[in-house]
Amino acid sequence: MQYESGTPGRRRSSRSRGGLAVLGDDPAFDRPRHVGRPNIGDRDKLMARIEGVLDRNWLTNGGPLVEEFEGEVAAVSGVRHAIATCNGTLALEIAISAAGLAGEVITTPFTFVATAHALRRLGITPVFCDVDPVTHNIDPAQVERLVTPRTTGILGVHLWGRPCAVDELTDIADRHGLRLLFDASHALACSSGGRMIGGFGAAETFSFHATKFVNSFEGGAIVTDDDALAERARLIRNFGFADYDQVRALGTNGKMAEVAAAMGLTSLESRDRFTAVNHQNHAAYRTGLAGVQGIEVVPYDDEELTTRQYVVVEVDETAGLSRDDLQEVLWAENVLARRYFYPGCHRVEPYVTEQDEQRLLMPATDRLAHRLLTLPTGTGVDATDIDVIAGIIERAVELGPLLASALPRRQPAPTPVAPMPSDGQASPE
Ligand code: T4K
Repeated sequence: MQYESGTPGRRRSSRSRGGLAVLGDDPAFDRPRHVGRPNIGDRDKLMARIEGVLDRNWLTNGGPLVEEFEGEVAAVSGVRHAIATCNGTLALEIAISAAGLAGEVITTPFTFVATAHALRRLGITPVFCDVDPVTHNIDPAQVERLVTPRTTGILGVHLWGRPCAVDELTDIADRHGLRLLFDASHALACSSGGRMIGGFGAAETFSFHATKFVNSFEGGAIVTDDDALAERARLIRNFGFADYDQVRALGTNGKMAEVAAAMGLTSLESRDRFTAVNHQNHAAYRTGLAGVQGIEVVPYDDEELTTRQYVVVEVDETAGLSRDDLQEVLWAENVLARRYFYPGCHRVEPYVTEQDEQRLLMPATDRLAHRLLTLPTGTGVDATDIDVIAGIIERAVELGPLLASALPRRQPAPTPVAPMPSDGQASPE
C-alpha cells in the first residue's frame, strides 16, 4: 500500500486525451486516490482535546471523553446506551456475548469478514444466508429455512449504510424466539423507515475505523435500548469487572482510549460536512457515469437519511470488460478502487473448509462479489477527480473487449503505480 502526506497530489496534464495508463500513457493521478481516505475534522479542536487528555493524565479506563463520545453516539442513534469499544470487531464480539448468542447464528456472507469472524471466534457457527441482489443485504425470504434447533440469533448487516429489511427480520426473529442483532458499521447517522439505525433489534454495533465516515482512529460502539444488555456489555468490555476488584463475568479488554474518543468527538462534530461532501460526490459519479454502458452506480434511498460513505458501481456483462479488468485499469491510473466484499465470507477460511459445500451455495452473493467495485469518495477527492475517474471508466468501456484482451492477467490483486520504497505490498483482498 502506498502512503503519502495529506496533500491530494496533482492530476497529470501531459496525458493525452482519451489515453489510458494500462495502454502506456501516464497515470491520470500522480498520487493514489483511496477508497478509505480518512475524513479529518477540525485539527485545532482535536489537538486541544488531546492536550486535555495529557493535562488530566487520564488516558483510558472510563475517562471523560469516552463518556462524552458515548453520549453523542447514543444521541445520534436515538438510543439510551452507547458502549464505546476499541474497534468495531470487539463491539460485535461483545454485543454477541452480551446478547447470549451461541450455537448457530444466521448472517450474511456479503460483508467485511469481521462480521463472520466475530461469531466464529466466540465458538458460534455463522450460517450464511444469501443476499437480495437489489439491496445487497440478507434476504429475509431465505432466512427461515435456515433456522434449526441450534439457531439462537440473526445478525444482519446494513451494507453500504443501506438498511436491512428490518421489519421482516424482526418478525422472523420474534416468531422463532431468536435474538436479532445488526452490524451497523456502515450505518451511523442513517435511517430505516424514518427511524435512526441503532435502535433496531436487541443491539446494533458501529465501527469508527479510520476509513469510516466518522472515525476515532480505531473504535467502535454497541448501541441499545436494552438496559440489561448494556450492563452486560459494559462488564464484558472491562474484563468482567463490576467494581474496583469484583469480577462478575467472563470479559475481555474492549475499552476505547481517550485519544480515540478525542478523535471520535471531533469527527462527529464534522459529520454534516462529511455527509454533504459524500452526497455531492455520489451525485457527481452518477452524473459522470450516466449513460456509460453496463455501469450502474448503486443508488441510495432519497427518502432515508444516508451518509453515502461508499460509492459502489455494478459492472454488468454489457460493459464489455469485467469488474476485475476495470479495477486494473483504474489502479494503473492510481485510482485504488476496491472489490468490497469479494469473494464473500462463505469463500474464505475457515468457513470454506469447515462448512458443507451445499450450505455455501450463495449465487446472489457470488454474482455481486464479481460485479461490484467501490470507488474513492469522502473529503479526499473533489469534483474534478471524480470527473477524471468517470472519464477513465467511460474510456475503458468504450474500448471494452479490445482493452480486456490487451490487459496482462493479474494475480493476485494489483499494486498501485510507483510504490513507496517503505512498503510495496498490495493490500490483501
Ligand atoms: N463490519 C463491517 C461491515 C465492516 O465493514 C467492518 C470494517 C467491521 C465490521 C469491523 O470494524 P473494525 O474492527 O475495522 O472497526 C477496511 C477497514 O480496515 C475496515 O474497518 C472496514 N470495515 C473495511 C470495509 O475496510 P481494508 O482491508 O480495506 O483496509 P485498508 O488498510 O486496505 O484501507 C482501505 C483504504 O483506505 C486504502 O486504500 C488505504 C486507505 N487508508 C487506510 C487507512 C487505515 C488511508 O488512506 N489512511 C488510513 O489511515 O479494511
